[in-house]
Amino acid sequence: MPLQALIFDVDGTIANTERDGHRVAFNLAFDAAGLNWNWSEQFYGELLIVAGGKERIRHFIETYQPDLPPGLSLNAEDPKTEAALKAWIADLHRAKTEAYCQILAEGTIPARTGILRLIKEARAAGVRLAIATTSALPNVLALLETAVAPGASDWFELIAAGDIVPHKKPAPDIYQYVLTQLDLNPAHCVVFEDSWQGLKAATGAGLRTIVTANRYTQNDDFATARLVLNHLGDPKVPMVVAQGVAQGEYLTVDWLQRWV
Ligand code: XBP
Ligand code: MG
Repeated sequence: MPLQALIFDVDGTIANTERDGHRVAFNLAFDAAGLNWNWSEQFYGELLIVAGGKERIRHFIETYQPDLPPGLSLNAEDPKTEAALKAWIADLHRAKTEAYCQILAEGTIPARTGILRLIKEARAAGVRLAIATTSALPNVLALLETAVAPGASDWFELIAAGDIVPHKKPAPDIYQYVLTQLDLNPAHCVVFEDSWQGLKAATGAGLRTIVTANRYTQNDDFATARLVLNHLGDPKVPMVVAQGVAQGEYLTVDWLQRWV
């Protein structure tokens, strides 16, 4: 059965973007909006239960009831109040996206071990590449260009990002969208994810998933993953297999072709 495509999640999988990228950008946007909100490293780990930046801000407001600017309140029953809050969250999130892209432009967030090597191998072998992420499209483009390689965003046949589907991960929508758009057979694809939400989304779309966990996700439930690794590995930087079976010191497209 030939390997048709590799589908990558972005945040936490291509690079560890959450703690020093997204979190910092949220705090910068809060500051610029005159809010006294500040998300610590540890607290942000709790907020990561909700995927999607706008959804995460709303979850924070609903769960922790922080001070809101005058004229805004939480009342989903009243359409006017709800529309005003939604528009304000969208503006705040736009400012966060700008701050995040500026952070990435500083070039301090690298791709995770093995990412660039595996993507290059896939290109050389004619294996198709796609992205399925909850994050906003400008963030993905900026990360690919700064952390992976200049021009890397053109290496992906499809970048499915953000609000392109109605329901974000853990719903399977974003993976179903990729499968439909690229006319892929899920049995011939491999997904790379880092979190339980991403794993649930991918397996919900019938996709075989490899998890490369990170500090924020290392205690997630990955029971349905076919393989769990600390990272993809590179020559002289061996991967550690936490669940499943993989040969060699690092994951190769050759091996994935035999595996699928
Ligand atoms: C991770 C997310 C994103 C980022 C923030 O996405 O949940 O929401 O935390 O990005 P994934 P935005 O792992 O699917 O790549 O603020 O642009 O949503
Ligand atoms: Mg992720």
